[in-house]
Amino acid sequence: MAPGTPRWMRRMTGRQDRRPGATMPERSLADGISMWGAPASGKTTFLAALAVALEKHPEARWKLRGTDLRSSDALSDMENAVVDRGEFPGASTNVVNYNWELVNPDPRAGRRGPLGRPRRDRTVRVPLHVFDAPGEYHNPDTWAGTDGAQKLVQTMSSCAGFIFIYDPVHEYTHGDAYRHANSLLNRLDYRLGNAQGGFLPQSLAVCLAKFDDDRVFSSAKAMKIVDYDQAGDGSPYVDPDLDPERAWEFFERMCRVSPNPAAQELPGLLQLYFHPDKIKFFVTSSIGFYVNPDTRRFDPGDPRNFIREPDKLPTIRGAMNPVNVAESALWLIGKLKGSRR
Ligand SMILES: Nc1nc2c(ncn2[C@@H]2O[C@H](COP(=O)(O)OP(=O)(O)OP(=O)(O)O)[C@@H](O)[C@H]2O)c(=O)[nH]1
Ligand SMILES: [Mg+2]
Repeated sequence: MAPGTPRWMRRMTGRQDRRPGATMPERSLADGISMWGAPASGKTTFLAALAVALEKHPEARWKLRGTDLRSSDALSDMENAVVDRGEFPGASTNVVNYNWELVNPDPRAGRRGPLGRPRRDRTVRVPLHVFDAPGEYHNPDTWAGTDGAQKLVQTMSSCAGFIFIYDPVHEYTHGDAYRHANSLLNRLDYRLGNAQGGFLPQSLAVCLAKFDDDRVFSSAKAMKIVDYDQAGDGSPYVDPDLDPERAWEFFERMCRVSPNPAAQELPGLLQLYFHPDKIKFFVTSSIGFYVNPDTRRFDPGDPRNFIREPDKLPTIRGAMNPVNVAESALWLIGKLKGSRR
C-alpha cells in the first residue's frame, strides 16, 4: 500500500469485508467432511458401511471410533443395523454430525526393541468430523424455507471435503441430481469462490453409488472396467485408480441414463468448481455383492446382495462387502491432511 494511504484505509484492507452480500471467508473445519447428494442416493448407508469397509481394507486396516459418547453410540448403532440386522438406514430427517477418529493400530507399540527399550507407539490417528443431512436439504426448491438447510450451506462452506454421491438408479426415475448440485455449488461459490484459481477450496470424492445394482454392474461390464478380486472372494470391483479419462467417461455414460438431459452437464459442472488435483471419481457400493457363506466366493449367477419384496422395505441379504467406500474416504482424508486451510 502506498506510503501516503490514510490510516482508516489501511485498517479496512486488513479486515474482512462484512458488508451485506460480501464474500465471507468461512472458518475452516480442517477435518470436516460433508456427505452430499440427492435424497435416497445412499449417503447414510455409505457412512454405515465405512467402518466395515475400513476394517476389511486389504492394505491398511483402520478402525473408526467415536471421540464422544454420542458419536461412538451412533457408530455402533449404524453398524449393528447394517451388519447384524441387515437393515438399511431410514431417510435422514435432520443434519447430524459425528466426531470420529480413524485409527491405524500399531501392534508393535510398547514391545521391547533390540536394545531392550520399549518401541515408539506409531499408531496413526486421524480426526474425522462428518456431516450427514437429508438429501432434501440440497433441493433448492425447498431449502430456502428451512433453517436446517440454510445452515447446511454454512456448514459445508467450512468443511474441507465432500463426498458427492451420484446414484444412477435413483437418477433414472427422479432426474434430480443436477438440480441438487447446481444450486448448492452456486451458493458455495458465492461464499468461497474467490479462492486461488477460482475454484472452491474443498476436495471432492465423486462416488457413483450402487455398483452392485444389476443395471450399473452391466453398464460397467459393457465398458470393460470391471476387475475381480481373484486373490480374495472373487467379487467384482472397479479399480479406484482407473485411468481418469475412462472413469469420467463411465460417469458421463451413467449421467445419460437420466430422463433429465440436465444430468449430462453434471460431470462438467463438478470439474468446473473443483481443482483437477482435488477431485476424483470412484465407482462404489456400500453393500457390495453377495458372497456365498458356504463357498466364501462371489457367484456370478447370484450376485445380488439385497432382498426386495413387495410392500416391504428392502433388506441386506448377506455380509456387507463395500466396494471403494474405504478407498474413496481414505483418498479424501489424505487430501485434507495435505491441505489444511
Ligand atoms: N443396491 C444398493 N442399494 C443401496 C445401497 N445403499 C443404499 N441403497 C438403497 O438406497 C436407499 C437409500 O439409502 P440412504 O443411505 O438412506 O440414502 P440417503 O442419501 O441417506 O437418503 P436421505 O437421507 O433421504 O437423503 C436404501 O434404503 C437402500 O434401499 C447400495 O450400496 N446398494
Ligand atoms: Mg440419509
